[in-house]
Formats: sequence, C-alpha cells, structure tokens
Amino acid sequence: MNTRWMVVGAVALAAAGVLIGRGSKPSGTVTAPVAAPAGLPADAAGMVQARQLSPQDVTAALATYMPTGRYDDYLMFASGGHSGQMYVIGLPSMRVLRVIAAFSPDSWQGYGVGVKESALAEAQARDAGLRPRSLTWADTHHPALSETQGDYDGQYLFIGDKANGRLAVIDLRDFETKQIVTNPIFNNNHGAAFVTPDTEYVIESSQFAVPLDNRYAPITEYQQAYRGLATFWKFDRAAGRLALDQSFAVELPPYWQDLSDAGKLASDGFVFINSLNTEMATGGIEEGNPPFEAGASERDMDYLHVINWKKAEQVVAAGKVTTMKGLRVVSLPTAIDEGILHFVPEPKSPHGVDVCPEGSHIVIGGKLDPHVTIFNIRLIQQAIANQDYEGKDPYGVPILRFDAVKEAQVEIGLGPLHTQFDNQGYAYTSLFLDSSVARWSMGDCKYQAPEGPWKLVEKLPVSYNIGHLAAAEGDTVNPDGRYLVALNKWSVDRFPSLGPLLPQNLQLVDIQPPGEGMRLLYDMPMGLGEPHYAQIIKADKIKAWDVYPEVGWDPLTQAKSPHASYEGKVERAGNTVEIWMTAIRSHFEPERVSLAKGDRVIWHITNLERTRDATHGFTIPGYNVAASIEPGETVTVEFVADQEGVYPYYCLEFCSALHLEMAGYFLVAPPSAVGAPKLAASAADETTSG
Ligand code: RUQ
Ligand code: CUA
Repeated sequence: MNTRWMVVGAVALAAAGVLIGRGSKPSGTVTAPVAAPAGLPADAAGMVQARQLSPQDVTAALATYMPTGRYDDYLMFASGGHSGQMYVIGLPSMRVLRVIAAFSPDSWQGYGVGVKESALAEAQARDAGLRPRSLTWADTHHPALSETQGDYDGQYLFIGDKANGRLAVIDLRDFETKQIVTNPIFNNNHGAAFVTPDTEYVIESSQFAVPLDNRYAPITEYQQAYRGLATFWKFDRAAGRLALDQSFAVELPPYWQDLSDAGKLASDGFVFINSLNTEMATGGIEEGNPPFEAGASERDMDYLHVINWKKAEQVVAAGKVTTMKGLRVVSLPTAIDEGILHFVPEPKSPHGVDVCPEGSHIVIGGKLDPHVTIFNIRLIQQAIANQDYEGKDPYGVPILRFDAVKEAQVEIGLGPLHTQFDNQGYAYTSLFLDSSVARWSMGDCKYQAPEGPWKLVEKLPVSYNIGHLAAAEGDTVNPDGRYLVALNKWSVDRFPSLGPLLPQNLQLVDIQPPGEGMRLLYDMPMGLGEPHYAQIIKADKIKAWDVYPEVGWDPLTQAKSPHASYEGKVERAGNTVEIWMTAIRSHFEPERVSLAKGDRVIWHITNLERTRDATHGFTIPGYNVAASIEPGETVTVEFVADQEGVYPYYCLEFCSALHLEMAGYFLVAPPSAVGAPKLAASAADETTSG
C-alpha cells in the first residue's frame, strides 16, 4: 500500500510539474527509470528519488493534483491589487480559473474596450462630470461574497478600490462586473468591501482622512476640517445593484480608519472598524516633522470604532442627516448623541479586525504588538449600557474602558495582521514580521479546542511576509476548516528570477485534522497583480450559467437586449449607420459594411450560439474595439468612422476550424470622392443582407 501511495504521488507530481515543500530542490528530468508496476508510466520510486522529493512532498502532491476533467472543491476569490481585477482560483489545485475584469479594461473579456455594455464604460460616463479623468484601474483590496444569514450564498461578489474610493459589484451567474459606484464625498477607502450578514449593506470605510465632499482645506486645519467616513451602501439584491439613494454614511474623526468587519449572530447590528493615527499626525517630513510612520505610531492605543448600524439606520430614517451629493450623512455629533458610535482602546497600530463565527468575539491584530487582543461583544454592550467610559476623545466620542470589554490577549508573535477561523475552535492569524501563520485556540466558543482557551498552539513558517490569509469559509458563521491560503507579499527566492518585479506567493496550507499540525501543500506564484484578501467558498454553492439564458442577452442589465437580432441587417438614418450583426460558427452576417468617413456607426452583434464555450470575438483594426460575445450575448459598439480605408473585422476567439474565415470588410470611403449623401444611401443598400 505504501509503495502504491508513493507511486501515485510521484505520477501526480510528474503530471503537475510542480515542486512543493521546504527542502525541495529543482531537479532535471527523470533519468534512467527502472521498471514500474503494470499500468504506470514510470518507476515512481525512481522519480521520487530523481526529483529529490520528501515523503511530505509526495503527500502534498497527492493532496493537490487534479486529474484532467476533475473539479476543485473550493473556489477562492482573490483581489488583484493594483491590477484592478479579481482572480478565481481553484482549491486544492491552486489553478487560476479566471480573471474577472472589474476596474481595468480587459480585451479578452471585451471589457472596457469599445463595448458599450460594461460597468466600466457606464461608470466612466457617469463620473465624467465628477472627475476630470476616466479611471482605467483600481487598487482592489478586499473582496466580499454576498451572504445570507452570515453564510456565503454564492450570488454576488463585491470589491473595494482603495485608491479611488469605489466599489464594484460582480454577478456570479456570469462572473461579470455589473456596477462600479464611486463614493460621492470621499476619494479613498480601505475597510471595503465587507457585508452585513444578509448583505443588507456593503461597508466602505475610509482610510486617509480628507475634508468631506472633496473640498479643499489646508492641512493646518486638519483637526477641524478633515474627517473619516463609514459608508453603508444599500444592496438591492433583486436589481443586483448598490443604491446610493438608500445608502447612508457616518462621519468619523480624522483618524485613519483601517479594516472593518460586520458583526453577526451575537454582534449582529454592529460594525467594527479599526483605526490608526489617532495621533492625527499630518506628516511633513520635509518641514522637519516626524514622518507618518513615526508620528502615527506614538500612542500605545488607537480606537476600535464600534458602530451600531441598525441604530444609525433608524436615525437616517428619522431624517437626522445632511445630504451631500446624494449621500445621507449622519454627522459626528449626531452619531455621538444617538449612541451610534463608541470607541474601544486597542493596541498598537491595529490592522485587522475579525469577528468570530459566533459573532461573540472581535479579534484585533496590532501590527506593533505581539498579541492578538480579543474583545467580547457582551462586555461591549454592557459597558455601553453602563456608560463604563474611560473618557472621551477630542471629538466627544465615548471611549469604553479597555479592561471592561477585553476578554483575552494571546501572545502569538511579531506583526499580527489578520485572523480567520475554523470549525474546531481555532483561530489563525497572519504574522507579517515573523513570516508565519499562528494557530491559537478560541475560548467561550461552540467549538472547543483540546488545548483549552486562548493558547498559542503552533506556528507555520511561510515564504514570506504574509499579509492576509483566507480559510475555507473562514469568515462566515460556518467555517469549513480544511484549507487555508497564506497570501504572502514577498516571494524572494521561491521562483526563478524573472527580473526585479517578483510575483506574490500564495501558499496552500492543510489545516485538517488540527491534531496533525498545519502542513504546507503548494506554492503558487501570482504574477498578475497583488492579491490582498481572498474569500474561499465551497464550489458547489456557485450556480453559474453555462450560456446566457436567451439569445440576445445583455449581461449588463441581465435581460434581453433591445438590440438583439437573429439576422444581419444594416440601416441608415441620416449619417448614422446602424448594423445588426449575427455571429455563429463560422461567419458573421453581414460580411461587408460600406459607408463614408464621418458616418456615425452603431454596431450590434448577437452570438446565436447555444453551445457551451462557443464564444466569438470582434475587432476592427485601429478602432480600439475588442468584444467578447459569449453564447447568447448581444453587444454594442459605437464610434464615428473617422478613419477612411479598408478594415478587415474578424473573430478574436479561435472558435472553429474555419475561425480564420470568420471575418468581413468594413469599407470607409472618403466622402469627397463620391459625395457623401449619395454614397451613404447606396452603401446602406449594398450592405443589407438577408
Ligand atoms: S489590508 S493594505 Cu487588507 Cu492588510 Cu489593505
Ligand atoms: Cu468565431 Cu473565431
């Protein structure tokens, strides 16, 4: 049995072509294989030896190799950092299954490159009056899967753009971005996106304090004029959209708010937001001030913001708000008077705040403190009720007494950042400076770890400098245990040198069963953009469409497009030429479109296919158009034919044996040559096909 196990493992490794585990060394190809058991292609023991694989390596290979056609158990949705996109990664294979274009154009997906039906184009048009530049990228940090009763429901995905104060909404029926919203009064965020337990709201809290409403105020007026903001974007699930007119925000002091997390179960109705820079440092190293890194780290304690959003909702409904650019804002004095906002002291330049599966405990990682600090929501509620304050901050926000609300502190190591949970009573915290993952036991939890409460159990070194970590369903009311992924910021020597810009290293860790210790299974280089946070969902919760429900589907509205057509035709009205084109293997119809320079072109394309994976593409040289027309989809491209000449348009997807023949000619005649009106009329006749 042992031999067979080794054999299978070695074959798996050879097929996967990967090296795993500490101590693995790159090796050449397998040389001199000796006789293998019947049916196996090579001598497995020889392969293990030739590739210098340890027994742990072989186990890791067995645990991660995915035979052809077999599907992964989990899907991980990872942000793409400043690539502006999202990644979908299968677990345990760690294969990248998809990139989802969110904030950046992507020609493969026909996103933001000339096609009208896109959230990016819609946002750019909407924000044209608000911002002078069309944004074509984002700094995506925190993805949030939609939840029902605190559990992932597999319907929607939200992602925050830290750099520009935006959120995107992705529909998981087709894995496409449906909406990008821009915070109308705040230009950056960090505590985004996090959802309340039924996805009533998507939370977007600010990072760097600025004057609200994008006003100017000199930095010398920092304390009076600058503010933070927690925005609660109402999610209209039926429409699949965030609704600004039903959203609200709570004004916060000009501390730098950091991550947030929504309460659930025991803490349902609350939102927790970390802060740093309660010193209110304003930088100015060039003027002899301490740099931010020092000025913002002087105090021993910063403030965990405890916001009662259900109370805030009532205050908003009662109209105690000021409205700025369509967003209803609860002012800081109102938030204090109405008991919406309380502070809890938290050590020491805190970063991650994570609510445990039962909602009872709130875990804080303080970057400059070797402990995680655990607060109890019951104690917080008691302290609020008893007004057990240690004082007020300069803005009058009551500060709860630390010892009254703290349940425990566990010393786990250097640089604790983020925490995830399993279903055995353990929490897992990333340690940036230690380059490791700490497993420690929770207390007062429905799952009881055998070690007893609040104990550091073990640490696993990771390569290197871990930021976030994600456990399978590890921030829901029902964690799965099983897998954990360390999202390491630095990879240094883990992969061959490909120049000075290195990939991040995502490491898959087996955390089950807990008694056997955490085991590293796989190193995955991510050379596409820097994932910050990720969420891992059971794959069978996702019910995506294989093809669009009807021919002529507009994915932006998720309804039949008024521009769908089952036949090719061209119509002219004045100098506007409208084309309804069909695409099916292996031709477009029409195959010729003739018009004159200066004509306005509206070009609809409907993919008539009902076959899974029968996607067609569309492009015209020089017109900056790249469409992906998936089975059933209708897209629209609009432009002015401002370049004369002859332009072969063709299908971008290798869809069939005659893919190269799937093409046509777009003929733009000079208007002066024949006289524009006359040519235009005849051109329209000529190109109508039936
Ligand atoms: S946070 S730096 Cu997720 Cu650790 Cu953005
Ligand atoms: Cu359609 Cu290639």
